[in-house]
Amino acid sequence: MTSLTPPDVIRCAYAELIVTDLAKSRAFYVGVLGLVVTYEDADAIYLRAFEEYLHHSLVLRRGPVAALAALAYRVRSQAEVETAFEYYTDLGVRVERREAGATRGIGAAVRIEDPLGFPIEFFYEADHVERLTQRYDLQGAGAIARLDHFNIVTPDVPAAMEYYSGLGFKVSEDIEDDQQTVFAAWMYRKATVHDIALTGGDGPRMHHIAFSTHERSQILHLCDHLGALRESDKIERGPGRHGVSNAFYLYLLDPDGHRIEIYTHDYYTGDPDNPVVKWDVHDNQRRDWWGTPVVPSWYANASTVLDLDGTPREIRERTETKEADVTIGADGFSFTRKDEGFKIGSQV
Ligand code: 4SX
Ligand code: FE2
Repeated sequence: MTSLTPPDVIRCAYAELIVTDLAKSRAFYVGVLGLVVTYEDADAIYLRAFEEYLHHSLVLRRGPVAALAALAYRVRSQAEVETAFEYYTDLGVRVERREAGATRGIGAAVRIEDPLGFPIEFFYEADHVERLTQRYDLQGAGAIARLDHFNIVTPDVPAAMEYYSGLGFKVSEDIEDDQQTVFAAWMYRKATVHDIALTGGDGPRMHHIAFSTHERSQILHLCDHLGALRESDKIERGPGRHGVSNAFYLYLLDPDGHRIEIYTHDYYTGDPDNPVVKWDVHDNQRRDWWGTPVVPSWYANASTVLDLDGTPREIRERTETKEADVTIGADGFSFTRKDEGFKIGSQV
């Protein structure tokens, strides 16, 4: 704990992923998703979506093992980068300064290993590039507008919620059981459902990074596009409508197995009294509003996370019940109507 003021985070801003084959990754992120290349060389590709005017919202860096290298939050001013340095120094975690350009396009920043075990950057200054909002001549039918959120896997969700609350994030929704076990939580700084989702499980691991489109049709086009390429096996879950967040969604797996969500139609959360939505873990519509079952891989798999030296972090096991264990499989229990509980996968 620290009594210092936390940095004023505006929003989730970019992720840096380690990928093993840049050409394959380029075919997926540029060829299929249509992300815009701001800069590329033999070691990295810097990508942005059509509405974004900062240098990048995704960095793909070539490396030996697929992993998450950093999640970056933008803070309100360059002075707030200094606030982050002081806050995390006082918190007692590892803190490193990054000089301007240490990441191409990004000004002087601070990277930390947060108490949950994630490599996190705070930055403000960044190169501006052309915002392609109205370049409809360049946008394909599946055009992606902007980065929306990060989703991380962490064993102790209430502890993670407390840490992120200390950073000034608010809860929009969560999934609990009737004994107050928390399975997942969604927290935000910008006025949407989330900048970060906390998924209960063995961690630290990265569950997914999500980009938003303006319309559902753009998500459906991405499915058609993958089918036409005979790459439908890159579709892991969806398309569908989430219960939590109400967003329309699709989860894709990139060539290294990093999970990317395409997301649209969540709601405004910017008023100070925005109501918190609590879901029962047994509610069969919580993760898919149409009741479509969640595939087991979605609960099981997530990306390796690196420390600031680039070494994979050790994984700590979740000791509390896992959501998949209480909702799917032979003992799984869930309901569509609260007063008519039934077991999925058994005759009981
Ligand atoms: O599966 S959930 O409906 O709980 C869900 C997952 C809601 C919003 C998200 O962004 C997500 O990844
Ligand atoms: Fe998500």
